[in-house]
Amino acid sequence: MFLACLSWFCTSLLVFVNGGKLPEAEVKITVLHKPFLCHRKSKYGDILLVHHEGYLSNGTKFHSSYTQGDKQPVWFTLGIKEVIKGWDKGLQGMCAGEKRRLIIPPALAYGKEGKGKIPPEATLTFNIEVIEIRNGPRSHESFQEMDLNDDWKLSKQEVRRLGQMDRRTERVTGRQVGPQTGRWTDRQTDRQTD
Ligand SMILES: *[C@@H]1O[C@H](CO)[C@@H](O)[C@H](O)[C@H]1NC(C)=O
Ligand SMILES: [Ca+2]
Repeated sequence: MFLACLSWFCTSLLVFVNGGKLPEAEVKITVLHKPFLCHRKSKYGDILLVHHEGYLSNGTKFHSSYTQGDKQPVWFTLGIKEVIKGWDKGLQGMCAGEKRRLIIPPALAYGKEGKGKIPPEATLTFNIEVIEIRNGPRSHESFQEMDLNDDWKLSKQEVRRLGQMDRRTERVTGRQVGPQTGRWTDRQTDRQTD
């Protein structure tokens, strides 16, 4: 709450100083834990396994992978809009075992409309723990080639058709992750149509 108010205050101040020009939306990143050993850092195109919990600015927890659903961490591909923009921006350069807190403005989360439990124009706070980092499709181009219907997701059929991917990606496309751009609340439906 305090942080939310503070950032609101700073934004107002900036608007005042700039004469009304809004600053570009940014993710505020706090490193909560950094492991002693770090073999590689997450980058665009990597597949990340994460645990996460999300809070509204009034302190309400709207999701936790630790306690909800199957209580398993989730896989997603970084930097391809599979998740909200705030995650794509805020989870770069992380080590396996690292924990971060991300404070994400609505423009990089669910915007004017909100989604499910998330009201319109909500600034969200996530605590995210990276469990594992793996190589994704080798390049942006190969991903685009495989994504035949351009929806930024690889379906099992797309993966099978090109036959280039290993099991890791199959795993990624075979389940649903946390705050997906459009489909968070439709997990069951997604699973059936996948
Ligand atoms: C926090 O905000 C959400 C969404 O606006 C609302 O549903 C919830 O009741 C609020 N919780 C508290 C403790 O104010
Ligand atoms: Ca596709």
